[in-house]
This record gives sequence, structure tokens and C-alpha cells, in this order.
Amino acid sequence: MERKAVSGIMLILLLASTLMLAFNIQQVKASETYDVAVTNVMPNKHGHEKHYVYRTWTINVNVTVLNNGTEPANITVSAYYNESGWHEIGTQTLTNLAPTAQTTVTFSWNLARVNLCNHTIKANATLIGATDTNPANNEGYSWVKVKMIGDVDGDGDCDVDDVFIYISRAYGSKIGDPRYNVQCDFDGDGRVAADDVFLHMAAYYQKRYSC
Ligand SMILES: [Ca+2]
Ligand SMILES: [Ca+2]
Ligand SMILES: [Ca+2]
Repeated sequence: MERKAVSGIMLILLLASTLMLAFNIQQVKASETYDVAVTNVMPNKHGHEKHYVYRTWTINVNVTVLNNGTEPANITVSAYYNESGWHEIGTQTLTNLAPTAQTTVTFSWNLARVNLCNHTIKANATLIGATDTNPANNEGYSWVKVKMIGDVDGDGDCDVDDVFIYISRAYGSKIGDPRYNVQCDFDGDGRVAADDVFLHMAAYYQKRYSC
């Protein structure tokens, strides 16, 4: 009798511990999360944030992506700009981004075919092979304003102010010089030189545009 009671208790204990183990495994599974996020979108020229740009420039769009989940993630990152609908700037794949890690993807964007004035930039991150548990943070936004060549001060024209206040001051400078002003560097090559004035600006002098 006594032995039977003991083995009965043993059996109950064994069952209970099996159940607890199963519950623990369930808990581990339930705590896995998949969540990627776009934390920053930054248009930049020569490594500095720039929103005022020219069609003669190629700029970078930096998209910062965070793996906010608990598992390594493969992610598709895409960037777009708006001009009567979304147009793709580029798409790249991030492989095995570690949990809590953040990385920046750089897209090169040639502005030659982009119209003047304001454009929204959108970037999104999409998990490959898993479902994002928090899709609300998968997009990020920024903007650029494409100016007419020669409109250094951004007031809608290329006139004496642009030439005598800004270009004359920056003329002959290069990146790193205190006088260098990227807004006077119309071809975006890192120098404010004769090409910028005579090849690019001259054709726009005394022209206006409106946004
Ligand atoms: Ca997410
Ligand atoms: Ca102007
Ligand atoms: Ca230049």
C-alpha cells in the first residue's frame, strides 16, 4: 500500500515537472520577437546632411536600420522619392543583422532626372522570411528641395545676391576651407571654381522659378 502511494506521488511529481518544462519551452518561444525599424533617413552631400540640392548633383541617402527583435534578421531596405507617385532610388539587402544592432545603408541618388522643388524621401525596411511583430516603425521619411542652378540663397532666382554675396566669397575654395560653400559648388565636385560659374551658373543668371 505504502509503496503504491509513493510511486503515485512520484508519478504526479514527474508529470508536474514535465508540464513545467513544456511551459518553460513555450515561454522561450513566445519571447522571440521579430521587429526591424528605420530609425533615420538622411540626404547628404560630402558626408553632411543636405536638404537643398541641385539637379547637377549626385547625393547619398543614408538609411539607418535597427534590429529591434531578438533574432538575427535578413532585411530588404528600399528608398524612394515622391514625384507624382513614388520612384525607387534603390534597394539593398542586409544579411544577418544581429539583435539590437543598427547599421546604415547608403543609396547613391543622381538628381539629373528629378524635377525642381520639394520631394519627400521614404525608406522602408522589410524582414525576409519572418513576420515583423511591429510594422508601424518600418518606414522613415525625409525630404529634399531641388533648386535651380545658381540660386544659392534659395529665394527662387539667380541674381546679383547669389553672385556677389555668396559665389564671390566662396570662389576658389574647396572642401575643408572655411570659405567653401557647397551651395555654390554647382557641379558638386568639392571645389567652387570657374566650371561652376561659367559652365553651370551662367545659363541661369537672371532666371526665376517658383515652387
Ligand atoms: Ca518593425
Ligand atoms: Ca537667389
Ligand atoms: Ca565645383
